[in-house]
Amino acid sequence: MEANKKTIFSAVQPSGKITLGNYLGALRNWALLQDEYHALYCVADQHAITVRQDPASLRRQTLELFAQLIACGIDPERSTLFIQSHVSQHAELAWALNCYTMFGELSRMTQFKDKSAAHADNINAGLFTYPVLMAADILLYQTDLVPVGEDQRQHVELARDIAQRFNGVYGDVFAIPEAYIPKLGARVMSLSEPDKKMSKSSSNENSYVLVMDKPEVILRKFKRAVTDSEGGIYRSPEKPGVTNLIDIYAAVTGKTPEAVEQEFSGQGYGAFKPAVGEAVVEALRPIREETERLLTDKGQLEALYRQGAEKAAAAAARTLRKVHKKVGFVPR
Ligand code: ATP
Ligand code: LTN
Repeated sequence: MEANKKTIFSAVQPSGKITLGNYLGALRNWALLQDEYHALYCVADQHAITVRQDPASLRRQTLELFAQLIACGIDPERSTLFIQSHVSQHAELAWALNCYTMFGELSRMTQFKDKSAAHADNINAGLFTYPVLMAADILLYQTDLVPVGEDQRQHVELARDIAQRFNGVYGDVFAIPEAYIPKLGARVMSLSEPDKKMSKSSSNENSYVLVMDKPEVILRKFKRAVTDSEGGIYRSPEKPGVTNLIDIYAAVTGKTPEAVEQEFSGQGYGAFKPAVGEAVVEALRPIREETERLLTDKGQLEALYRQGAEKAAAAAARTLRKVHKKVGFVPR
């Protein structure tokens, strides 16, 4: 590791299939950040079981997500890419940090409130202590910055509070992490209800585009995208559907939204919507094809996730050893 580089850490749950929103808002940026930073990225399978998962699906989605991260440009040589449950220090540090996290703090987490409302039949202790495991993920690697969407800010702030509390008692054990929310972190909206964010857990599959959707499916979803009856191709709060399509087209082509407005000025939705669809198809095609290729070679994937877990565990063990020593455990 180069000493002058800051460390970034982020993770995504294998709780479903990755959408265009996940890609433009998070994964694409992760690949861009790996040169400037010492980067670690993880498939958070332990977080995923806080809601019920079908075991076979979870296994498949974990491998697919791991392959997709590589296909999105994360280089397993330059970054440390691994599966959370393969690095046992995450669960071990989470236990210790549980004892430095207050019941009241966890009760205030909005994601816990939302998820316990959505899964009222399964409000398990893991759902409650989820942010402590996330704090362990972050703090194990002496992370400076955590690139996440706005929805995760509260969890990163809790990780920061836990780190400061622990350091306050025992001296400098943890780096103090900060959320890193990219200004251009496209907030991709739903294609059917453009005032809501595109979300992989939506029950309407026309509302999202998956990175693995076939070209004809992507084109069909964009043709059906909700717009308005006014007809102009420009951004406006009154035109959330068209604004979203302009932003998506800009994000995948690298053009500015203004240039996109000019390009389509005077044209109708009949020409615009398929053009956005085509651009998205071309942007996602290499990722889908590379993911498919990687998934045919399970041996290579296995070698990569093992190598990632080994690299991660070496760094994680140093922090965990320090923590165990500080709290008074007898050294092994
Ligand atoms: P769910 O639909 O189950 O809530 P999700 O699609 O919101 O899931 P997460 O796994 O919670 O996805 O988030 C992974 C990353 O993708 C996070 O950093 C999040 O901020 C980002 N992200 C999710 N949806 C969008 C979106 N519509 N636009 C931009 N970024 C997004
Ligand atoms: N909770 C996050 C996923 C996640 C994470 C992390 C993000 C688990 N551990 C550590 C950043 C750092 C989510 O649901 N998007």
